Amino acid sequence: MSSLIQLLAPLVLLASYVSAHGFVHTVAINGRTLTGNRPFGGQQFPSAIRQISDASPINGADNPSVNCGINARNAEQVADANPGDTLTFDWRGADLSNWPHNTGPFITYLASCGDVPCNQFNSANARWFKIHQAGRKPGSSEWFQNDLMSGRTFSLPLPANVAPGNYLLRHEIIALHLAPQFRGAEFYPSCTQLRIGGSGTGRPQEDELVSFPGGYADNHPGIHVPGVFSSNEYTFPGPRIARFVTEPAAPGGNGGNGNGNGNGNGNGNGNGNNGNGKWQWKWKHWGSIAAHKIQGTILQAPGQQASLSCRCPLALKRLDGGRSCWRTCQG
Ligand SMILES: [Cu+2]
Repeated sequence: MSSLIQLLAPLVLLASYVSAHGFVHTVAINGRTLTGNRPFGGQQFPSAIRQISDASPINGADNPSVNCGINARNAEQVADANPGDTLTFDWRGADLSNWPHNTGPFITYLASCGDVPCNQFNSANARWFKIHQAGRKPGSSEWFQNDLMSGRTFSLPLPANVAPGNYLLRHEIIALHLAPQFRGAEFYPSCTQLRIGGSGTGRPQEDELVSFPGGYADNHPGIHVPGVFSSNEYTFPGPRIARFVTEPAAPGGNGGNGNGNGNGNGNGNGNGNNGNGKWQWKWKHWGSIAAHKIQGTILQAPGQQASLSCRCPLALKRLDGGRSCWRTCQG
């Protein structure tokens, strides 16, 4: 009997270890699905998602694994994408069960791989800029992360005006269920190798770039969060979202830019188009992702208010059920 227990004990430990925590199983780019290799997996197939060796949490903002995950290795493939494409992440437990946690943000970065395709790029040298962050659902204490526990995915747009080139995409969950303890936050980063096409002009500024590790500190209020279960306030860690993603360019310039609608819910995507003296806003807006996803284009003279009523000036129909979404377009 005791020998049986001795035999079983490690198996039980192993089972809970394997099913806990997780990784990005697939990334879809406008619905085209890239599948990643599982951690621990024996068999390997070509992918654009860097494989990690272990789906366990990473603790400590100074841990080298916060870069692209534990022992992340360069993937073989590079996936094509275009500005404004929708990226959809399917997070799973290591055994492909549903993602097990519900507390903490999704934060997403890009880093230029320069002239080399990203399958040859050492991510330790990456200088990352933030393109997106999402915490709790508007007016709710529920985090978007909670959707994953029922098998749903998380989507965000690539910036509408990002300049073409080789980019590493770093998408992470910071799981905060243990974040009331110092260094209790769990980092789950995942890196995907992209080649972005198009003719965008948006690039980050120097003060928007960070390294990982380096971009976060364990004492940041978004990482050590004593009140995570008692307050809905949340301060995202890391740099600001790159200005070219959040601030529209002036008309007359060459290509415009995005308008992120602040609170983690609206994923605005603006695009100034100046040929005819009007703004062209291409916009997307996700509410609770699955329930509510709209997309459209607004043509509007500079200086006009698009946000108050969020009415589309042309014959476009609104599909978002009355949520106000845009601010003044600067002329
Ligand atoms: Cu976990």
